[in-house]
Amino acid sequence: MTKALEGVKILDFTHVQSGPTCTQILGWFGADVIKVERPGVGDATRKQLVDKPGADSLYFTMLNHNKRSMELNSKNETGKEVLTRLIKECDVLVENFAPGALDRMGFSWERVHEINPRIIMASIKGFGPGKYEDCKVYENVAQCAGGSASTTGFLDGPPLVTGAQIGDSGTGLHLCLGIVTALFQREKTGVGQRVSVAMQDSVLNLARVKMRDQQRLEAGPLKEYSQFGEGIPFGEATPRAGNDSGGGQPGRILKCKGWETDPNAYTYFIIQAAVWEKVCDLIGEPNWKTDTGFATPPERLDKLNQIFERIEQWTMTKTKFEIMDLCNPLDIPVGPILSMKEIAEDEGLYATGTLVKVDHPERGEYISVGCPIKLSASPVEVERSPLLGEHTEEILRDVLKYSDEEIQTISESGAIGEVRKAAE
Ligand code: CAO
Repeated sequence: MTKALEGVKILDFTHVQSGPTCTQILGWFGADVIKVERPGVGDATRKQLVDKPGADSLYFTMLNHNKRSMELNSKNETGKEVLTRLIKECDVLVENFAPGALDRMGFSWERVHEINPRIIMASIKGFGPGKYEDCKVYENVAQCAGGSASTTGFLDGPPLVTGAQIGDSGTGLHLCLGIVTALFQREKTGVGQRVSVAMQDSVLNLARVKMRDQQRLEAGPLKEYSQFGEGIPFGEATPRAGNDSGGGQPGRILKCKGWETDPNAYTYFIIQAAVWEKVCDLIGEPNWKTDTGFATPPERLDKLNQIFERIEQWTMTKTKFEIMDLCNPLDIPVGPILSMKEIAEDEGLYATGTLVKVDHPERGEYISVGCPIKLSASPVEVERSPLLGEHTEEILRDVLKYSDEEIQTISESGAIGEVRKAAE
């Protein structure tokens, strides 16, 4: 079966996390992703958070599936010629260098567009144009600048960053959508365009509901926030809402059986109006269905702590999975707090390809997260990440059509570093 993006060539000039997550998805959808890396060094993540000395790290391998690796010094004159030929051959150039780095290399958007008017050039930077545009930015900086950290955590605690990498992987996803949209437009116009995504903007987009609440504050307190029922006044900005649910339905994280020893023996529990009566019956408080002060959602707002404490007395008698089994048939929305260990052991996720086991010549088998987007006519086969420079010669010969003598000259110029053999 052909893949959705088969025939699309990507010049992958990305590194660390944000850019690589984008090109990995393009690779999963069938694009030929050519990762261009600095000779002898490569993407810095290859050697970061190393668990097996000498082998590419999981940080690298889990972000660079379905790619080919080419070593190329883009600051060397011959290297620039090779890069120019790659730009002519490719449909998309993706990069997430520090602001200005590509210009300093001599490959501004104007130059790239001149070399290949059909190419799409897609960039991730920390900030969009403005006072911070020259800053280098990492995940947590983006989470803070995009409004996520100020709205995450508990009211009486400091701002918090989240475990989900919304700054890096979130921005990679946004960029990916920009690229396929630009490819779609190119089908009609025949010309490429520039696609830019700032990490601050991506985080803000994901924190959109908190900007909604910022404006609602002008009309009065945010009644669905626990602090309203607790009588704590609101300040000028959207506050941290603990584990309140963002959609306006009261929800909390509650202890389950075993919480004393298991840090993840918790469940999320939502008490939306439609299931209130079922919740009352389930926890053994049938009178709350009709009692004054409990019967309607507005009446319950100042009693949420009391109500959730009572529900917690019940959840503490059950495991988080028993709670799922009891509540789901009643349409009471609950969610077990799953540890990464529990997720890694979930056979169902392997059956759907959301988790995959990948073999790697340096590290052996490891678990990776597969493609979360499922296309019925473009199945994903997760391939291991390339070793540094594993495909340099292959790309020079097959994609760029250099002859043996030319490859020899390029090699002698120092543009591709030491020629490496492909792994078995
Ligand atoms: N050949 C020759 N030189 C190369 C090269 C190659 N194949 N690949 C990269 N380089 C050079 C760059 O041109 C740059 O040189 P100059 O400083 O002379 O311009 C140099 O390597 C370093 O690149 P960099 O500044 O992008 O890398 P860094 O480690 O200093 O910064 C990062 C990393 C991520 C902070 C920065 O790239 C950045 O802000 N990127 C945009 C935002 C982003 O994606 N952040 C997410 C990172 S994941 O948390």
